[in-house]
Amino acid sequence: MMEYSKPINPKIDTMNAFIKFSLGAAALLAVGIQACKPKNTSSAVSGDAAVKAYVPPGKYDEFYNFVSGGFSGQMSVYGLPSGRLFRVIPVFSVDPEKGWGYSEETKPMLMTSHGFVPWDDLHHTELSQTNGEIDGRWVFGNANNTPRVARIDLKTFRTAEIIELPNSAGNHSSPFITENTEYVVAGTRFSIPVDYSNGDVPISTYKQNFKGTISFISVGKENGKMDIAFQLLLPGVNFDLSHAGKGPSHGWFFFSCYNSEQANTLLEVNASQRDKDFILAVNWKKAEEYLKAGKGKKEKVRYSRNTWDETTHSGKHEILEEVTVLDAVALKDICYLIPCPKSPHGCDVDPTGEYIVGSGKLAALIPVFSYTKMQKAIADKKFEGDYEGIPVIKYEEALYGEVQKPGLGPLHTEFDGKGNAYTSFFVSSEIVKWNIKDLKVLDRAPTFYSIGHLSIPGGDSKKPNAKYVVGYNKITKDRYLPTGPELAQSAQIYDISGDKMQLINDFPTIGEPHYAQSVAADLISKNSLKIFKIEENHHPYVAKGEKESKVVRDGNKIHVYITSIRSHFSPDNIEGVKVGDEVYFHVTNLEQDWDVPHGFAVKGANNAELLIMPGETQTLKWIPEKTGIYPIYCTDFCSALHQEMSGYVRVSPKGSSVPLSFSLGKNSSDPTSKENNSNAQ
Ligand code: RUQ
Ligand code: CUA
Repeated sequence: MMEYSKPINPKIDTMNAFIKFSLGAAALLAVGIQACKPKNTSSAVSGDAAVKAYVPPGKYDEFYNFVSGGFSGQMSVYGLPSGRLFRVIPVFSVDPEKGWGYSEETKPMLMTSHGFVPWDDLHHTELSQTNGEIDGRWVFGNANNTPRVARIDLKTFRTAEIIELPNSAGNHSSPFITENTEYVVAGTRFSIPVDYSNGDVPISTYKQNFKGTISFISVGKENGKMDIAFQLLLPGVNFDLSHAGKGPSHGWFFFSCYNSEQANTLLEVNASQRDKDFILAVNWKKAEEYLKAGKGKKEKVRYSRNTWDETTHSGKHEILEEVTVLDAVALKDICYLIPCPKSPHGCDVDPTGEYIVGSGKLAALIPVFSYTKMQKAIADKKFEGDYEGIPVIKYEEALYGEVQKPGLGPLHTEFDGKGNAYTSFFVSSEIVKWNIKDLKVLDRAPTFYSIGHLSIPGGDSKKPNAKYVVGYNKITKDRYLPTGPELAQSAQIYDISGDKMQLINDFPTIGEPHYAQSVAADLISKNSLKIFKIEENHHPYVAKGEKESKVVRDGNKIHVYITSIRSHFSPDNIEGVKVGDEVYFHVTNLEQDWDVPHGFAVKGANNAELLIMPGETQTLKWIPEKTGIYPIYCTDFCSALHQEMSGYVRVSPKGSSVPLSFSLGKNSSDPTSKENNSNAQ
């Protein structure tokens, strides 16, 4: 989130006014004299722009675009360059559309050490890498509120694991990864007293009692399983963003931090006092050595790890009680600070691994640091002193150079792999292209309005695929038809295959987009799962055919083993349920065809629907409170007779003697039919 307020009207922002004026003039010209194309329209949508973004019906996009859902807590998936929305992946927030957080199987996925947390704030997406290149296996997302990291499996586009972070608050500088996905990192946004200390202290004792931590989460090579390998204990500051070194700088990780003033009130003023905050350089290979040498301290904490099992179609929640902490002040040579002007935000490493770009939110220049110079400065001890026990490298000794007058309020930088960098400017609302070697500005394009992150496919990896840059804007204002006080945020796609950026498309986004990443479509689509095999379903309440469907009472719990296939449930008549019973509908979708989910809902349930994929079992819990007849029905239009895909549950008073029975295909209007316990086949 941005720390300063959004402009009341971007049109009166001076820079914007200038840009809009020139754009407006260009647009007028374009309309007025179509025949002779005016110059300088490269940033307006004109000429062949629409063709470049047009993906004809039935044709596929070139890229998948994974976009953070911000305060929606989810991740959305778009196509590039069309901007078509394919899917919203539920991650940290409940999603009634898919039953996420409502079905019994998915509830454990949203458990934390604070209990069930139904929402979060997802800021960054990061695709897994092998050898510094996107490998299409997983995409990670961070939770900024109740600090967590999620891993999404790109075979199924489902959240496969969520791990909570102890000793942390507001996980923002996350989930960035090392070049072989050895680690996903998470730095605390809010320093707080660590969980294993007494946290009941006056807020005014920030300087003495508040600590910052950075977590290194290891990722299982084959199964992706996440574990907190170690945490670094650091002075109390706010960690903001980060990126791993690569190539020669592999083994290092860089984090921007602000509030080195250690203010605990009115941060907008008090955390902007110093001319420079820092980029923290972490030698994680060194940290690994200390860890091996037993220098880590095991601390008692509580945090959750939730994992999804694809064979039981269920999540498992566990509480872990120990974490290994390395004191980054006491243990030398792990951490160094590099001064970085004006409340740094983005911290980006170029594809060669040599250049580290810091973006000061309030700065009017961009410092570019050199990994080689930084190493030399450390070897030669070119320090200006220390900050709370961490050596501070002299600014000039690590600096490669500064991009002068690039724009106002640089936030984030991505790379095209051809020696150029693209930086987003929030205050001046533009993307600026510059050359990394000579630090000269090459091109600028306005954004509508107030861009935050930007993203090039592979733009933070070793191998960018530099066809497009997408800007993610904080403010939409007049771009779309008004929808009351709340407007969607927007993304804008620019073609960057030529020297000049060309705006070709824009589309609204879900929640507030922060970071996003894209990957060539075939890398994902070739592995995409179509169905779950019914014979591999190990759910404890599965019914692998209608013959296995049944209703079983166990005290006041009723387990309904119910199946779905076009276009009926089995059973579809159930009697003998009593008020106050706990009814569990375990719905197995017997379909084995791609794209045939069934839904399931029951009248009056304090719950969402279930949406069950072919071969899967999901469970809806319902406690009926009144006698009567309750329809159940399929919620996802699945066949011409979808409306017929329904049934009835009879609820009798507590203590009633109506026996439990269930049936399919016995018409009760037939006077010869009586209550039965048989499963019609
Ligand atoms: S942020 S707009 Cu939460 Cu990544 Cu920079
Ligand atoms: Cu099944 Cu509609």
